[in-house]
Amino acid sequence: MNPPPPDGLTRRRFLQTSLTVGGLTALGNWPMLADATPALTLPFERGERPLIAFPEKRPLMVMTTRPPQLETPFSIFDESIFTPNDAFFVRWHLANIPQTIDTRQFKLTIRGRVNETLSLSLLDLKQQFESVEIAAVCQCGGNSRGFFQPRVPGGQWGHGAMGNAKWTGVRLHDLLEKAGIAPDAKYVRFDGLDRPIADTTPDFLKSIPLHEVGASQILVAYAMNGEPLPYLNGFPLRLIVPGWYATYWVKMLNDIEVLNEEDHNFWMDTAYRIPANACGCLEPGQKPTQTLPLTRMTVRSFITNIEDGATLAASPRQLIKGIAFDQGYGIDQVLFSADGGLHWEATQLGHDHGDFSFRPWEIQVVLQPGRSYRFQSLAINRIGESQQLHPQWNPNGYLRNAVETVHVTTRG
Ligand SMILES: Nc1nc2c(c(=O)[nH]1)N[C@H]1C(S)=C(S)[C@@H](COP(=O)(O)O)O[C@H]1N2
Ligand SMILES: [Mo]
Repeated sequence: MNPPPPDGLTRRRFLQTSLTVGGLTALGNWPMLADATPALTLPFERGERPLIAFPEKRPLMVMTTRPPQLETPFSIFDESIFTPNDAFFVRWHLANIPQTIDTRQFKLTIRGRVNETLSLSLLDLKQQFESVEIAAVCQCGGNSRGFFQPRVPGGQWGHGAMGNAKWTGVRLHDLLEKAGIAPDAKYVRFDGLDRPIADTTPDFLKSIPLHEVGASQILVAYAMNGEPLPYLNGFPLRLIVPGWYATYWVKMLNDIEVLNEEDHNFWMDTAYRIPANACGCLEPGQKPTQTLPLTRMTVRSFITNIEDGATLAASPRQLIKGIAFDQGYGIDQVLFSADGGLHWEATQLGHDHGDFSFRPWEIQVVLQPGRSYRFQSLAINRIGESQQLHPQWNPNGYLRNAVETVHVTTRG
């Protein structure tokens, strides 16, 4: 599909006139690697990532440029509980992303097994439907894949393929209700404006069973942290599926199709699958005989204010802080260990921004001089699910929720 012709209200013009983006006004003009580009190194093999600023983004860790795959440097998660839009990670599968979007001509279509096909402008969405806001974590299924041992194929992300934002938009449920769902409807399929470059790559489509939609808080969002979505995070509309991995959070969403059968497209049947057992895990090196689609996120927590390998001064009151999240039951408690999991202490939870948000936590600990410590955090959600003490393995590197270790030494 060709992008619509630009006119006075295009996003491109918006970028040119309203934002300082260093002259990078079209998505086709992505920055290239220069020799002197600064870099960060993730703590695993081939973990070096150049830091480059893409349009509307501060310098982020580049995994690939076409399609853009940009990781949030982990220190950002210590600065605020909501990830700033210009620091939010970016992941696209297909390199043919429209360079301009005409917001006056843009339409979201709702079609298929419905009573009435809808074609809604951005204004229609804002005027005809109730606006809802939700704080929710968007996490790639492959977040932390680079830490898998033995290593697995796929993007070698550190822990920065996630972010937390306040999303504003309309309920998917309200849109479907307006269109009227046919009695034989079973799945809802989502498509965005991005397209493959080669015909052999299937278009990126994701589907959700209809029965998941009713009670859910799935949104079609037009704003992120109170601003229009950044282009690379799916301007002008994206799906928000609170608690589910980001693969379902279809960006540049322009087409919703109600199906009367299960969706067997590549991105449902072949990609993003996990072993069909309770842990979604296997003995390293094995292949699953049966698989299920990856859906909901596991419980995780991180220490954000101290880096692995840090040297600290001895202290009677060292503050340790971090974040925790799960699939939407909410975090019940986060435990902290300074000795690699031999002893655990309760931490103090911070402000609750909702069940799908990052939840802050902190604790003060005594640090003796000349010692080495292994700091760990362990989150437990409100239905008693906790992180794994040891990493579990699966061939696509999904679902990581092991307790992570931050090694610290104190000066003597
Ligand atoms: N249209 C479209 N939407 C998409 C994708 C894509 O390739 N195309 N990738 C999905 C995946 S796998 C992830 S991890 C998230 C990334 O969202 P972000 O770039 O806003 O961080 O977008 C999801 N939505
Ligand atoms: Mo992803």
